[in-house]
Amino acid sequence: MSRWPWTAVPEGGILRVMTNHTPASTAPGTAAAKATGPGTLITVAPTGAESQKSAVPALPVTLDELVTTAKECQQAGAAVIHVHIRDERAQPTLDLARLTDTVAALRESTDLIVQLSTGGAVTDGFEARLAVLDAAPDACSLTCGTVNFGDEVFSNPWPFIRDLYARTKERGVVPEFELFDLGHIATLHRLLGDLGAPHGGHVHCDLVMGVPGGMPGNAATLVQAVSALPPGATWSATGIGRTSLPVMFAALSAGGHLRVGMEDTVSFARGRPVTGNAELVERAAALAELAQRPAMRPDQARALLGVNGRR
Ligand code: KMH
Ligand code: ZN
Repeated sequence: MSRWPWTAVPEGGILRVMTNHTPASTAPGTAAAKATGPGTLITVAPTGAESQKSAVPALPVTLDELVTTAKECQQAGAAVIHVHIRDERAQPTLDLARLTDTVAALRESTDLIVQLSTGGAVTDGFEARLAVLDAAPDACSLTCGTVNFGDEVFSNPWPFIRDLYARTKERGVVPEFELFDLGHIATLHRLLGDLGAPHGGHVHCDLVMGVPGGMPGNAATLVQAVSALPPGATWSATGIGRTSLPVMFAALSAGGHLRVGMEDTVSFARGRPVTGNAELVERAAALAELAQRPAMRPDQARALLGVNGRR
């Protein structure tokens, strides 16, 4: 039986208590394990919406910089790219033409699964965030609840989450469920209970840990969160800022996948700025190799996540 009260979630009007389970990434004999073997899915989040180019010169903000980074990161072991874009002044934008061009350019130059952010920046409105799917990416992020975000609020009310999820199913876009807090996992159960399985049939989550206002980035919290995920779900984890390494080690030891990149951390080590996204991917791939779960290729990641071949 579950030990965590927040795993008692409403489903079809009835409170269903989740049982603890082995995540699919470590469960032998599951379809996911057969399809992919015991490798590690590495996602790179190269840009984000929070850092300024003026403060972080290595941040990729132009399309050329993004494509160059993407190629280097694929070479280093990434299989998925989580994409935020910038405008001509290097500010975050959800401009649809730019997003569409970005998807095309990344497809042209890499085999990476292109996952567009629907989170955008905290200042982006719901309509613009829903319209991201019009750029027809392979995949998108889908955050399962509102969270304090430093001094700001990252707003994701239930009706928006539901609309966005419904739209991913209509458009054939594979969602990755972003979980910043334990309560977001209860909302994920509610979403799946109400609207059913995602496009591709497989539930993949990303635990975003260490955001000021979200769940802390440490091993104990990661274990609690993983124990509450839906049965059969796979998951990656990312630690923001100085929680990057503790979360990466905890995720590898718990059978999870990894997300790294300059969206999440701009320091490689104390006092040593990141010089480029590829070095973060290289380090993640080296640790995955040491854990005897080497980085997956993009085609293996497509099989795991249920992402179709290129459209
Ligand atoms: N930039 C954050 C406010 C996502 O990409 O879906 C939201 C975020 C999550 O980065
Ligand atoms: Zn993001």
